[in-house]
Amino acid sequence: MFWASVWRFASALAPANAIWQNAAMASLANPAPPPETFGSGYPSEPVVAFIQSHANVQKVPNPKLTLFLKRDFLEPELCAALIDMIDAKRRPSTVSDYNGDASFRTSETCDLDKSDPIVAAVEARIIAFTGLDPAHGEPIQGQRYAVGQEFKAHTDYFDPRGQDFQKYCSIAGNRTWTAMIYLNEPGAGGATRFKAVNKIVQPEAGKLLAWNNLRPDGSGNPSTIHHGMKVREGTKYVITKWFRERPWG
Ligand SMILES: O=C(O)CCC(=O)C(=O)O
Repeated sequence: MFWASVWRFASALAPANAIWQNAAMASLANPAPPPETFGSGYPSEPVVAFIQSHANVQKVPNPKLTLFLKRDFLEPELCAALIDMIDAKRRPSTVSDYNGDASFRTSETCDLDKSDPIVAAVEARIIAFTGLDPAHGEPIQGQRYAVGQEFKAHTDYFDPRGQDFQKYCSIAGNRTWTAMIYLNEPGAGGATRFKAVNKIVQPEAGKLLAWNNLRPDGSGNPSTIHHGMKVREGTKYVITKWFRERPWG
């Protein structure tokens, strides 16, 4: 059912005057659906094995977190189409568990419309890569960082002791996996720093990162802490899709 509707969206015609959209649509290749779904991604072993079965996937060699990288996950035309969507509908980013630092997250956010054929196709790519159940996925979000903007060090899972835990987690539970894709390379800055494991990832158009936010006992893994560092020149764009313990929405 899910795949049928994705293929229907992906084969819909783009508006005749949207050249970028036509180019992006032309570059879409239907990914093979995963042989089975691994639900929320907890426990993580089947997801890890499935991701590692794909070609050209790098695993960051550190026992403290499970972090994968794959270059050229999205074609330039798709990245350009997503950048246009983010530019058109961006709003100031927000934070949960506000800590009094008004400059903690200074970027802009865009909720991408999953009924758009390009967004639906990108979702399908992420599902085909991770094997996670689309029912557990939040809608894809775009982020835009201008010069000087950043998202200071944080984790993607919510702290069960935090003031906003009930608000964000009472229905779908906590976040399990994160898939994040860089859509471009800013002129300077904008790397993602995983400071607990001393790993800095440089933005490259189309490069995907995927990581497990949980430890084997299901609690949040503090070693996933990461910082979207300040952009020094140009503009940085990423998209992120988070998965939850229970179905979303
Ligand atoms: O922009 C980045 O490098 C990180 C983005 C991020 O951490 C987030 O959106 O949760």
